[in-house]
Amino acid sequence: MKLIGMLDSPYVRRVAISFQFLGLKFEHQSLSVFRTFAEFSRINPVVKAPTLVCDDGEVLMDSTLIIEYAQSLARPRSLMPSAPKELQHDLCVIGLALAATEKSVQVVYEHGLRPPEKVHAPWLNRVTDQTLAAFGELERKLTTRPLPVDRSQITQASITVAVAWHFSQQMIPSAIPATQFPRLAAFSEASESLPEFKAAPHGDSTYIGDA
Ligand SMILES: N[C@@H](CCC(=O)N[C@@H](CS)C(=O)NCC(=O)O)C(=O)O
Repeated sequence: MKLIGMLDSPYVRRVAISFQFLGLKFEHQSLSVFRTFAEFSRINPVVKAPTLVCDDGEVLMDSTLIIEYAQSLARPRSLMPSAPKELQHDLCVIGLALAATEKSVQVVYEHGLRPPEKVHAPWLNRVTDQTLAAFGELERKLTTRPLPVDRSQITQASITVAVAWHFSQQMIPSAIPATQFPRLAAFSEASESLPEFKAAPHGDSTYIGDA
């Protein structure tokens, strides 16, 4: 199977890192949804990253759906807890991390895709505040219940939080000051040192081979 999309996308990155922790082999093609729109559209006419081309040619999109498919391939290996109480907590954490990611991306798009005179300040303030709120909730959760960063215990919640935080610090650090989120910053540093994260670094490189 082939993962399409750039690793500067937090959604592509969470998929690439999850595949590795699930022990799945995959190819990666680092196509931009902006700079290589036409080439991307020949693979997926909707031009969404991540896109996954399955071995039989069927095309999936949306990181959460792709990870759900990956989980079924990897069974019995799983990055999600099975007990309802733990699952509830991890889904809460993943929801916050995905909201932080979505709102960070909206901040990036507002600056990057509009001419400066067309940036809509009320919307920018709203999505920035929503990003801060989501990371604030995650920081509070980490205080009472740290996320596993050990390779043998890592979960989808850990991966999604680590990727969300790293993206914000690569793209909009002045809007999301690390000093206000010391636990997230420390957790991210530990996560980014793992081989699976290093093999899929934020940016324009291509994932090659096993971690
Ligand atoms: N909910 C989706 C969001 C994916 C997404 O918005 N990806 C961005 C790249 S970071 C994209 O495809 N942008 C181009 C567009 O939306 O037209 C997921 O989890 O995969």
